[in-house]
Amino acid sequence: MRKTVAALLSAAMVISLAACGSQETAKSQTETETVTATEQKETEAGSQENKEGGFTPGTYEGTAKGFGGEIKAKVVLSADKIESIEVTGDSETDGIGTIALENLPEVMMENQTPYVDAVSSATVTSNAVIQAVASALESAGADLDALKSKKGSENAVAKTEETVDTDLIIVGAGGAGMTAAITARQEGLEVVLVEKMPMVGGNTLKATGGMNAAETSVQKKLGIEDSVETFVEDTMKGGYEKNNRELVTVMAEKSGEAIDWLDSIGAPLPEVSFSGGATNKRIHRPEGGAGVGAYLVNAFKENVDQLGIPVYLDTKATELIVENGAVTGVKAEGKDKLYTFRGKAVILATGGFGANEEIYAKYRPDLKGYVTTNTPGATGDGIVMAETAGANLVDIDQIQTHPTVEQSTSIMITESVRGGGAILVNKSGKRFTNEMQTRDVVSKAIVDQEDSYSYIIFDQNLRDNLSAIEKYVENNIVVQADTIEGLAEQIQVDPAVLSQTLEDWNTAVANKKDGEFNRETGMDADLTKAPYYAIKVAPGVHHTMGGVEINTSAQVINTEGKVIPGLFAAGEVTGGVHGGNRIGGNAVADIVVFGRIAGNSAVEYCK
Ligand code: FAD
Ligand code: MEZ
Repeated sequence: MRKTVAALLSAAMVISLAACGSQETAKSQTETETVTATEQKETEAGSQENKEGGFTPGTYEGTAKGFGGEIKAKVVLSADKIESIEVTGDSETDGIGTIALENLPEVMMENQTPYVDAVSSATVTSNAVIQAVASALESAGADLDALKSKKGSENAVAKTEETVDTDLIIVGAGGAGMTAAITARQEGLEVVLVEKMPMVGGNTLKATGGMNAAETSVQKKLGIEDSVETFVEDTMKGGYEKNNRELVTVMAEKSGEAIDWLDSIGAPLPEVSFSGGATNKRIHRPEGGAGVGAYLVNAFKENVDQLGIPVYLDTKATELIVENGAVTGVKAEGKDKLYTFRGKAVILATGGFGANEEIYAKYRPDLKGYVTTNTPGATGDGIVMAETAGANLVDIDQIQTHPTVEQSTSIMITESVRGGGAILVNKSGKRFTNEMQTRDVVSKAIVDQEDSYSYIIFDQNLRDNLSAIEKYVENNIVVQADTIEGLAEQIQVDPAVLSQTLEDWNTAVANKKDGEFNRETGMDADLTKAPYYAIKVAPGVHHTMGGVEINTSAQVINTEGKVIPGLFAAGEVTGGVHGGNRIGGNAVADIVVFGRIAGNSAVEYCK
C-alpha cells in the first residue's frame, strides 16, 4: 500500500509536471489544439509570402487568445533581425501568467525566434504569447518554418553539476517554507530555499479568506470574544475528530503569537471575520478584505530578500540524501544544473497534491474530472521524497473540496463572501442550506441540487468591504444588475422567487434568526444595497489534508513511530492537523505556526 502511494505519486508527478499545471492545464489541452491548427495555416501562408534571407523591416502586430483575454504582440524587425518584442495581456493569471508575459519576449529575442519553451505551468499564456508574436511575424511575411527549426538546437544546454553547502535546506518556497526560512535565518542559520516553480508562493499565493487565530491582540482590540479551547474544538469537530489533537492544540495556542509575528515582519492582519464551521469571528485578514495569500507572500519574500536567503527557483528537489539514518541534504534539478545541496538538516515544505488528479481521484474516484483551485506545483513531491526516506503518512485519503468555485476559470470564491453575508441559491432561486457550515457539507448540498450548481448572491455593500471580490469582477465571472429582478433574469431564475428569497433572508438578518436553515454566522449585514451580484459556482478540489506525520516539534516520524533525524516538515505536506476536513482559515494558521516551529526546531538540531 505504502509503495503504491509513492509509485503513483511519482508517476503522476511526471505527467503533471510535463503537462504543466492545474487550471491552466485544464484549458491548455483544448487551446493547444486550436493553436496548432492556426499555426499550420500561418505556416502555409508564411511560406508563400516568404522574403528570402531575412525580414521586411517595420513594426508588426499580432494577437492571440490568452488565459484571461487577448494577448497583443508588437514586433519591430530590421532586415535581418528581430529588434524588439513587446507583449501585453492584462487578464493573465497573476504571478505565473504574468511571468510568461515578462520572460518569453526576452528568451525570444535571445533565440531570434518566437518558438521557445513555454514557461512551466503557464502553458496557455505561453502558447498565446508565442502565437501572437508568430502572427506578427507572419504579417511581416517571415518564414515561420525556418524560425520553428531554430528551436531546440539553440536552446539545448548540457546540465552541469554543482554542490551547495549550507546549514539548512528548505524545499518549497510557499508560506510554510518561507516562514521557516525567515525564522531559522533570524536565529543565525545559513539557509537555502529550493523552489521548483519560476516564482515563490505556491498555494499560499492563492489563499484568500485569511488566517484563523484565537485570543489574538487583534480580536481583543475589536472586542471579539474567542478562546483557544473553542478554536481547538471547532477544528476537531470540523475534522470529524480524525485530527491529531496535540498538533491542533499547538496550532491554536500559538496562533495568537503567530499573528503578532506576522505584524513584526510587516504583515499585520487587522480585520477579523467568520469562516465556515467557526463559532466565533476568527479569520484574520488584511485591511479592506484583500486576499491574504498574495499579501503574505509579498511580505515573506521581502524578508527572505532582506535576510539574504538564496532562493533557487526552477529547481525541483528530487531526492533526500540520507546518511547513517539522518537526512543531510537534497538532490535537485535546475534548468541548467544538477544540484547537491548539503547541510545539517532539511525542512520539507512542498505543499499538498491538490493539482494531482491521478492521486486524488485514486482516493476519491468521485472527484475525477473536478476542477482544482490549486496551483500547478501542488503535486505531492515532498510526500514521495519523505516516504522514500521512511516517513509515515497519515490521512492521505482525506481530500477536501471548496464549495464555491467558478468552473470555467477554477477561481475560488472566498468563503469570506459568505462570511460577509452572501447566500447561495439553486437554479430555482431558492436557498437550500446553511451557507456557513463546513465546506464538505456545503459542497455536498450544492452537488445535490438539480444540475449540481449554485449561484452565490451578494450586494454592493459586501463588495465595498471585501476587495478580494475585485479579482472576480476583473475576470468577468460576476453577473451584475441594479435590481434583484434584473439579476434573476440574467441568471435565468424566476424573478419572483429570487425576490422572495432575498426578502426572507433580509428578514432573517434583521431578526438574527434563520428559521429555514438555522444559519447563525455571517449575518451582520443584509443584502439590500444595489447593484446586486451573482457568480455561478460548484465545488472544486481544494485541500489535501493528509501527508507526512510530524510531532509537535515538526520532526518527521517514521513508520516505526520514531523521529527521522535531520528531517522536519511543515504545511500542507504534513497530515494530522486537519483530520477529515479542514476548517477555512486553518491552513494559513498551520503554515505560519508550524513553519516557525520547523525553523526553530531545525535551529536547535543544527546546534
Ligand atoms: P505551498 O504554499 O503550496 O508551497 C509549496 C511550495 O513547494 C510550492 O511553491 C511548490 O512549487 C514547491 N514545491 C513542490 N514540490 C517541490 C519540489 N519537488 N522541489 C521544490 N519545490 C517544490 N488556507 C487558509 O487557511 N486560508 C485561506 O484563505 C486559504 N485560501 C486558499 C485559496 C486557494 C485558491 C487555495 C488553493 C488554497 C487556500 N488555502 C487557504 C489553503 C492554503 O493556501 C494552503 O494550504 C497553504 O498555503 C499551503 O502552504 P504550504 O507552504 O504548505 O504549501
Ligand atoms: O481556508 C481556506 O481555504 C479559505 C478560507 C478559503 C477561502 O474561502 O477563502
